[in-house]
Amino acid sequence: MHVKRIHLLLVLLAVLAVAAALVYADAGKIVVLATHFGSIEPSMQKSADTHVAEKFSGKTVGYCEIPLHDPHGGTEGKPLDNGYAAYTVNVPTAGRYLLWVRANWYDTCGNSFFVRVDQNPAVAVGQDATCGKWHWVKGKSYQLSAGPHYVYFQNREDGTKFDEFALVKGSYVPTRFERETPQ
Ligand SMILES: [Ca+2]
Repeated sequence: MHVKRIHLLLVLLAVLAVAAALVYADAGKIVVLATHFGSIEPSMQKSADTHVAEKFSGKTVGYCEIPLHDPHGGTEGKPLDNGYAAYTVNVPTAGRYLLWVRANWYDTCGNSFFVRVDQNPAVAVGQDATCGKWHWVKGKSYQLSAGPHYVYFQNREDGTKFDEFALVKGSYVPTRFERETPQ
């Protein structure tokens, strides 16, 4: 009986240790779905469409977009409106976080967002040549305290989509669709 109890306690401790390790490992990566915005302003919109985000499981997700304007902007001009989607992200542990966006671009005149974190200056994220394909794009890094932070995706060019973004502490590089972090 006594030995059994000790065994049970050891198993329980092992389970707790694994759970703690998982939570600790996860603490460095915060993933937010694009459709889970706190507020949104046109021409940023939640698309009526969804897409298969994860081929293996067939999981479909929604996305936000600056839809194509007519005519589509053919130069790197000023955005036509102040459309944005705003997010509150709860950061569990303070540190330096790199912002990543999973985006899908129409073309090289529709391949960026302005991203603003808290009161930091807005920066253009994207401008890469991978068009018509969901892929992760690296943004800037930010020193963040534990607690709520604000992330804004603002219109820079039309024909731009994103389905999630991540704040990553450390060297982890997202390559596939990431499960959303419970907030
Ligand atoms: Ca561009």
